[in-house]
Amino acid sequence: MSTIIDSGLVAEHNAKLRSNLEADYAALGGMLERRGQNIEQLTTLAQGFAVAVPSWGVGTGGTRFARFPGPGEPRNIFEKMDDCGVIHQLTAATPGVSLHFPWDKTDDVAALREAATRHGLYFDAVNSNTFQDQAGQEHSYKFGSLTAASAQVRAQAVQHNIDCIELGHALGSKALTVWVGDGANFPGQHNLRAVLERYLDSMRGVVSALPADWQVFIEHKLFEPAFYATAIADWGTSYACATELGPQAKCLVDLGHHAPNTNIEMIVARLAQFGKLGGFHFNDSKYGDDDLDAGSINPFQLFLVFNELADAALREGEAFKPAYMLDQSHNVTDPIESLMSSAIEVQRAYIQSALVDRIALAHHQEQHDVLQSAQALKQAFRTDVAPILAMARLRSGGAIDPVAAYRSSGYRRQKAEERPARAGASGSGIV
Ligand code: PSV
Ligand code: MN
Ligand code: MN
Repeated sequence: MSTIIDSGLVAEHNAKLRSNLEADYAALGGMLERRGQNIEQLTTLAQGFAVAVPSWGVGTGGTRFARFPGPGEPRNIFEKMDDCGVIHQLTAATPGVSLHFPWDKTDDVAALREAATRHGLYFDAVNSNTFQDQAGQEHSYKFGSLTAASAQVRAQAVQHNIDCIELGHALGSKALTVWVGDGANFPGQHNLRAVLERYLDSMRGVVSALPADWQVFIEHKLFEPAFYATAIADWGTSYACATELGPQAKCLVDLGHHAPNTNIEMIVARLAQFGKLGGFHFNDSKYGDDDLDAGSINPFQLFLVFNELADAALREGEAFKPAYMLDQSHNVTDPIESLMSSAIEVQRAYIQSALVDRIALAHHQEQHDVLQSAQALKQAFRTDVAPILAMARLRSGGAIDPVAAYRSSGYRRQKAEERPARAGASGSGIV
C-alpha cells in the first residue's frame, strides 16, 4: 500500500503530539480501571472499527439553490479514490468506499481495483441512481423509476440496478443499496397501493440478479423529491418490502431520512430484532435530509443508535454485521476534513457504547430504577474517549490529529493546482 500524504510528515506530526497523548491516555486508563474497564481492550476495539466513505462525499455538494465549487475538487472516480485514500490514511478508520453509479462508472475496472489496492481500500455497497436522468437515456424517470406506470421505464430502471450489481461484483463489492425518489407530489397523482406493487415487482427482478453472497439494502426516506407520498417513505414499508423480497433483502437506515424527533434508535432495535438491519448512512440533521457531518447536531442520538447496536451485537454474536457508511454533503467545509471528523464521531459513539455497563443497566431496569438506568447511559456518553481514538489511530498508522496533519500536509493546496475548478461536478450530492 502506498501512502498519499508523505508518511514522514505524518510521523513528524505524531512525534510532536505523542507525549501529551500518552499522558491523557494514562489518565483515562486509570479512570476507566476504577470503573472496572480496560483501556487496552477499548483501543483494540477502536482499531477494528470501520465506516465506509461515500465517493460522492469527497466533492463539494450543494443545495437545490446553488453549488459553490471548492478548490481541488476531484474530477473523476480515480481522483475521488485519492481523496478517500487520504481520509483512510489519516483516520485509519475508513477502508471502505461506497460507489454511486453511473456517477462513478468506469470502463477500466482493473484500474479502479488497482487504485483501491494501492490505497488499502475496498468497495462497500454500490448505489444505483434512478433518481436522475442521464445524458442519452432512453426513458425519463420524471414520473418514477422502479415504480413507474410505464413498463419500459421500469425495465430500464431494473436493468440499471442489474448493471450496478455486475459492476460492483467485478469490483469486489457485496451489496447494492437502492434508494428511489419515486413518489407523488399531489393527492390523487398515484394509486398508492399500485405504486408499491410495481416497486416489489421491479425489485424481484433486481433481487434475482444478486450473486448468492450479495445483499440488497432498501433505503427509505420520508420525503424529497416527492412531497406528498414517497413510495418507500418509512422503515415499516422498507421492512415489509425486505420481508417480501426474501433473505438477501435488508433495510438501510439513513439517519437524515426521518421526521424530526423520530426515535431512530428504536427503529434500529426493531430492525435488528427481526434480522432486517442491513446498514446505515450516517450523517446528522436538524430539519430534514440535511446531510450534515455525523454527530455535529445530535451526538447523543448517534450514541443511542450505537447503544442499540452494542445490545444487538451481544445478542446476535458474530453474524450481526450491519454495513456502516457515511452519506453527507459538504457545502461550507473541506469535504476531506468533514469526512474525517465524521468517521471519528461515528467511531466515538461506537466506543462510548462499549463503555455502557450492560449488567448494571439490566439490573437498574429490573429494579425500575429509572434514574440510574438513564445515568448508566449518560455516564458512558459523557466519557471523553478521544485519547482512545487517537491512540488507535497512532497504533494503526494514522494521525493523532487527522485534520491538523491534513492541513499541514498542503494536500488541498496541491490539488487545487492539479485539478482546476469547474462548475457542476457530477455526483454532487445535491439529492
Ligand atoms: C438520498 O437522499 C440519499 O440519501 C441516497 O442514499 C442517495 O444515494 C444519496 O442520498 C446520494 O444523493
Ligand atoms: Mn443515503
Ligand atoms: Mn439522503
